[in-house]
Amino acid sequence: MSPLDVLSGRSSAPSLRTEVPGPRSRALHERRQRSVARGVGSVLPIYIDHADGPWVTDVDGNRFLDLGSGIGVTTIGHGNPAAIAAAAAQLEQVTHTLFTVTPYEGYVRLAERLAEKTPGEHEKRSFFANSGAEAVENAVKIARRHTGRRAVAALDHAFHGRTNLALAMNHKAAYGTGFGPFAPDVHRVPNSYPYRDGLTGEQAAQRTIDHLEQRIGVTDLAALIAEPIQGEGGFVVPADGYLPALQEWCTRNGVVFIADEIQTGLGRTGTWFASEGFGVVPDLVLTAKGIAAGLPLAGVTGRAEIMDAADPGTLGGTFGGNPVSIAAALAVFDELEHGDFFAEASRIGERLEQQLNDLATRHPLIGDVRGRGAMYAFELTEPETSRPAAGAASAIAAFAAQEGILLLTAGSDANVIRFLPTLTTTDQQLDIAMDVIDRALTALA
Ligand code: PLZ
Repeated sequence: MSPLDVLSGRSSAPSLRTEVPGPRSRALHERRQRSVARGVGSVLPIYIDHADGPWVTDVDGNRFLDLGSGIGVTTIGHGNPAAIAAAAAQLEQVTHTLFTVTPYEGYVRLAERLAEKTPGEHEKRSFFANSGAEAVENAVKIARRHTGRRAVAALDHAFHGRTNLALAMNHKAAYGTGFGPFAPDVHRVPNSYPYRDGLTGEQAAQRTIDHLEQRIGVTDLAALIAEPIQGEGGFVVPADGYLPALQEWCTRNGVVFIADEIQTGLGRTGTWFASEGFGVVPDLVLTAKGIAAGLPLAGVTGRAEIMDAADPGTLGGTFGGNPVSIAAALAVFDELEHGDFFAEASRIGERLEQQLNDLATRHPLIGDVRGRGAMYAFELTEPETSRPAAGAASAIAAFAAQEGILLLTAGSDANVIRFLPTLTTTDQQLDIAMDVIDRALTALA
């Protein structure tokens, strides 16, 4: 690293000027208690001042390597110049009209681009909303309208958001404690979790299908929703063949197969959508998070005959498909199409796989290493019992924060460390993070 690199912010190392959190962050945190609702947590209460590439810098001047990207949002890097320029130009041109009042071209263009890039050659339609949870809600709404059926199935360890319907779909009860009553006719069925169930894709799919047929009944089932790799659930990668078997069963039985690609989509796993990597062509594909480089936007894209079941005037929302977010999204599509981002995601995946497997040989607390592209994780389990090592993941994340590395945890048992780095993260930066994690694991043992 040359002095020039260091000065220009290209240095690979985090730099800490104060303790973490520093005095300014602590003061803001104290102020926050008197104005921000208690129900809003913050994983690490360092208050961010600015961000660039894989870096976030807090109000105390501490610069952290961000390996979470705001939970998988700034995939193409914080402050991507093309996305910012497109959003800034749009902001000046027109900020809002509401597509359902007076439409604009960007909305149509983004629908066209999603039709091109989501799996499958069939005719497609899209609809835009503000958040992932809204995309989930609307997909269910559309699937019910199309099928005329009432029930919806989600998988064990699923996470689909924080609105009322999504709360009914999530695996973890804690997201919804005290917030009920919840929507009826939402069912959860077993997933494929190779590290825990030891089943092949075919066996796991049969188990899921048995539940669907016996406990819900095919004629009442409108949709099955699945994250191709489960995000909040702990980066659970299904066994080969699992998702194609479910898709095939859904097609055969007139059930809408919805892929929640909110965390996995848009280049994260080294392809446009993770579904491609598993050989599935979902009926509906949900997008959000990384689609607009940090601006709020979500999409539902899918088979024309399913999407168009919803009558005119039944899909909408004031801010859905906001022109500024759409402009940023179109820039994201251009960046992914013309840049090296897919290759970078694959490079990051290979590096993480190799580094984490190496750590696993030396640290028996690491029970499993899994992921695809720039979506990798390790699961921490007690070496003797293989039971979730409670507290280990948060201890590692806390240790890393003290070294200037932002790590996210995941998993229904909160025993997973997940990596969602920006695709601008270098191998050298990953090496620095691995060294910190290595020391954290040694300290734990
Ligand atoms: N589906 C697969 O990962 C959001 C949750 C953050 P929204 N995951 C981050 C939090 O603490 O709530 C997510 C997801 C998948 C749906 C959602 C929901 O997307 O944009 O947060 O509503």
